[in-house]
Parts: sequence; structure tokens; C-alpha cells
Amino acid sequence: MQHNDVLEGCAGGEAVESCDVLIVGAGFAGMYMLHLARRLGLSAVVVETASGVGGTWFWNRYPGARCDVESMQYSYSFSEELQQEWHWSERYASQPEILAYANYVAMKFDLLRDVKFNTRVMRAAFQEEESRWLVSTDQGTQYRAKWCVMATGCLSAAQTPNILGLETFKGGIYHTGNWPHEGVALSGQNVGVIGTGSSGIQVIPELAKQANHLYVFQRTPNFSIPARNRPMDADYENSWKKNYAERRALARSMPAGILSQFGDKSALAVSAEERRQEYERRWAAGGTSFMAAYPDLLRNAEANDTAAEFVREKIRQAVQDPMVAEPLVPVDHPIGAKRICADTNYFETFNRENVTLVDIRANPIRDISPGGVTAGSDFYELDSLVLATGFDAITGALNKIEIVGRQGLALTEKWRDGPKTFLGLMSTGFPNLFIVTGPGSPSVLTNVIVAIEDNVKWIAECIAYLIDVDAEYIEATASAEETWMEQVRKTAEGTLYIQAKSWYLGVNVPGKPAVFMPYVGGLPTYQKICDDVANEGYRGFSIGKRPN
Ligand code: N01
Repeated sequence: MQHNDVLEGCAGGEAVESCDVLIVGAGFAGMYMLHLARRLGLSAVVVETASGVGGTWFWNRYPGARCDVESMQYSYSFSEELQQEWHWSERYASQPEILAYANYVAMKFDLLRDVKFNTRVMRAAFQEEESRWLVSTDQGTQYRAKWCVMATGCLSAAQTPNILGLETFKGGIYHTGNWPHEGVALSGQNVGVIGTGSSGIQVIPELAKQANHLYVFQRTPNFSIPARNRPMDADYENSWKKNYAERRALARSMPAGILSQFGDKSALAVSAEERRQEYERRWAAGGTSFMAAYPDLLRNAEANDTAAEFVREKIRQAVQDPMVAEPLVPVDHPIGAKRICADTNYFETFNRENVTLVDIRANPIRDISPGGVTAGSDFYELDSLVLATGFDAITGALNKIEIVGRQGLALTEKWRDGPKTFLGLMSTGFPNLFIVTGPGSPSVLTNVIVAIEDNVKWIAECIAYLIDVDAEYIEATASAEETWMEQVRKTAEGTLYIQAKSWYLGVNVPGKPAVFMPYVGGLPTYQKICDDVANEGYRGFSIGKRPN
């Protein structure tokens, strides 16, 4: 095992720091990877663009930002002490509380001393002759590492829309995914919001409270379920803390890694009245487990439509003016095929006199000028513009880095027609480069902290194995990768997910290949496959002393 955490004089006149594991990103994945790498006795360095830990929760500071997985579950499970001592104040944690948690974890496990903040990784190139990754940053620093772990996150590359004249707008432009840390004073202003996905649906009710007038530019209406957020109930918290190990294990046995009550009958096998009662019960309970009512909601269009129709009716009831309600009713995709949203008073916000819905599907934005937005034949004078326009998801953050594998192969080139990985963990041609929750893993369809923990643990155990057998490299074989991608594709084809123009498919980014990226077979199935692969001596990977 190596412990050469020292500066060496090196190539190009730059100092090169050597370490065993170079980790890109200090979000929940990078922090846990650092913790486990240290436990293996390895030297590890995390390189992070931001000035603090937390990843997506560092950047997404818009008003109303909140997790839609319950706080008792959206947290690390690896430390019993941690999960006992941390107190969540609400059913669903707000962004500031999640960021405080991330900072607490960093302090508790003494992580900060190995994180290089305010540093962006620009390039990572595999050095075949020595089986090392040479990683360069925008600060001129370089790292040579045996293993490189991309903990870059699935929703971390904010996507700015290409709208004519956007750059000419003279007011403030704020992206929800990159919200100013000092906050933004919007009170008394006329504010426009473009985008009505999860971020838009959370920020809009908050902005409506501040703005003089809020204009919501909506291209596609979305399904949303009331979150029914509330202060943490002490008995509920205690019941979790008493049974954490058991409940975490149970959660891991569920498709999304979230402990939910799953219906076991088809939505079509029960009477309309029974179904309505079940939907009412889940609507009243709040949250995204609405979709767990029946197992065929994302497999059978007719079953799906029963749930979709229920929510459509709820929207019509919530919005007083039918002329406003109708464009808010989603009709172009099955419910849940785009990530279902959880809200607090979203639809009710359109009853406010200071909120106007602008249907840009009917009246597309023509351009943005210094004073505002023109949609159809109407001009909307604005002081500020909020872009809730989402992310170049799953592959965006990876593709921003120039990653060069064997024989000069660029990852962007290899993924030109869509990402290719084995298990989302490694891509052929890129030995010793691990990806946490990469394309081809269930990641974004799960409680991502569970997915992260499982992937990171798998990677750490894999590295321990490689050290044990004195291997120089590990690389996914081309045939294993091909078979896995076929399995990812086929699994998605059996569902309604592929019927929505979603970021799961990449179609929200102009020019991005339309490939359904997540594995929809569920976390337990995926984890069993990952475990089997490891237990069978890393079947599907070639392991060797030196690359050819
Ligand atoms: O992004 P989105 P998001 N002109 O891609 C619109 C997670 N998350 O940041 O649908 C006009 O979902 C776009 O319109 P359309 C969660 O996984 C979680 O909201 O393409 N409009 C859409 O309305 C989520 O799914 C939480 O027609 C344009 C919106 O912008 C994921 O992050 C909170 C446009 C983008 O919606 C992404 O959510 C927040 C254009 N040129 C986020 N370009 C919670 O845990 C885009 N749009 C609760």
C-alpha cells in the first residue's frame, strides 16, 4: 500500500502531488469516498470547485429549496453515532439544514484537511506506462493518483437556456442551480421565472411572497404532490432512531431505497372507489410515495392514467380560475415519467393576484430584451429573471472535464452517442477511473444518498481487493459494458419513463443524444448485481499488472 502523500518535482515545471485516490467533488459522494479511502489506509485528496462541502446542496440555495426525501432517510447510514446525534427539524429538510449537516459530517470525520476547495478539475489523463491518473486543475496544481473517483454528482451542471437576447437583459439573472450565496432581494420587483420542474415548483411560491408581480413562464406543466412538510415530530424521530439499522435495511430492499408503503395489486385490479380512496389517502399523507400506490403505475398506461387523472382533478380544484388551471394540467406525459415534484402551495400560488401564468407552449418566448421578455405578442417588463431551467444531468459534470483514457480516448468522444458504462461504475478504456452514481446506475431514481453509499462502498471494497491481489489496474471489459447498456435500455423500454421528454433522456439539453440514462430495475436488483460481480472476482472487469 502506498502512503506517498508528498509533493514531487515534475513534468512541465509544475509540482505534482501524489496520492492513492484522487476524488473529484466534495458532495455526499466525495465526502464518504474520502472517509472510506482513509479507512483503507490510503492517501486521498478531494478536489472541489466550491468553497465548501455539500455538492448540489452547496449551490442550490434558492428560496424554498428542500429535499423531497424525508430527512430521517435522506442522510448517511454508515455511522450509527452520526444518525443518532443529528437532529432534523422538519419532515423534509431545507437546503440550509442539509448543508449544515454536510458541514457537520465534514467536521466530525475530520474531512476538510484533505479537500482542496475553490479548485476545478480541468483534465484527467490516464498515463498508461505507469497506470496512474494525472489530474490537472484550474489552479495549476496537478495530482498523480492510482485511482481516480468521479464524485461529480448527477444534478450539478446547471443548464442555461439558449434564448435569443438573454445576455442583453439588464436586470439580475439568477439560476436556481447556482443561486447567489448572499441571497437576492427581490421584494417589490417584477420577477420572471422560466421553468416549472422541481426547482421552479419550489421557488415560485416563495418568490410570489416577495415580488411585486411574478410572471411564471411555463413550457410544460408538471405533476406535483403536496409535500405536507411539517416540524419534526419527536415520537416519529425517536421511533426512527430506535430502529435505524432495521429501517435502513428495509429501505434498501425497496426499489428507490426509500422506506415507503408499496401497494401490491394492479391499479386496475381494484374498483374505482377503492382506488380513489387510496389516492386520497396518499394525497393527504403527502410526498412522492404517492407513486407507490400501485406497482404498475409506471408500467401500464391505463393504470398510470388513473393516478394522473386524480392529480389533474386536484389541480383543477386548487386553482380558482379555470382559464389559469387548464394550462397547469399536465397532459403530455404519464405521471412519474418525469420526476414527480413535491410542493408547498404551488398550484394555490396561481390564485394570488400578483402571479401571472404565461403559457409559453401556446405563446413561445420570442426574445429577451434589456427590459423584459416577449412571449407571443406580449411584452413582460421585468426587474429580475430566475432561470429554473434544470441541469445537464448525469453526464454534464463529467463531460465538462477533459477525461482522457487509454490511447488518447476522450470520454466525450466515447460517449458521443450516449454514455456507456458497466454498472454506471466504470467505462471501458478508462482503467482505475470510478464513477459514483454514473449513467447506467439507478442513482437519480432513488434516495441518492443510499445509492451513493452503496456505490462508494463497492468502490472502496474493489480498491481493497485490487491492493490485496497486487493489481495495477481494473477496467470494465467491452462485452460486459455492452451487455449492461443493453440491459439498461431494455429495462427502461418496459416502462412509461421513456414516454416523457425528460432530463433522464437528456433531451432538455440541445444536441445531447436521447438515451435513457438511469437503470430502472430498482436499487435492490442493481445492488445484487454489483455484489455478485464483486463476489465472482469482479466478473466483467479485467484486472492486471500493467495495461497493454
Ligand atoms: O429542472 P427540470 P429542475 N424555455 O429539468 C424548463 C432534482 N431536484 O431544476 O419541461 C422554456 O426538471 C423546462 O421546460 P420543459 C429533481 O430530481 C430535486 O426543476 O423542458 N423553458 C422545465 O419546466 C429534479 O427533477 C428537488 O418544457 C425551459 C424546467 O425548465 C431535478 O433536480 C428540487 C427551457 C426545468 O425542469 C431537476 O429539476 C429541485 C427553455 N429554453 C431539483 N429550458 C427536490 O429534492 C428548460 N425549461 C425537491
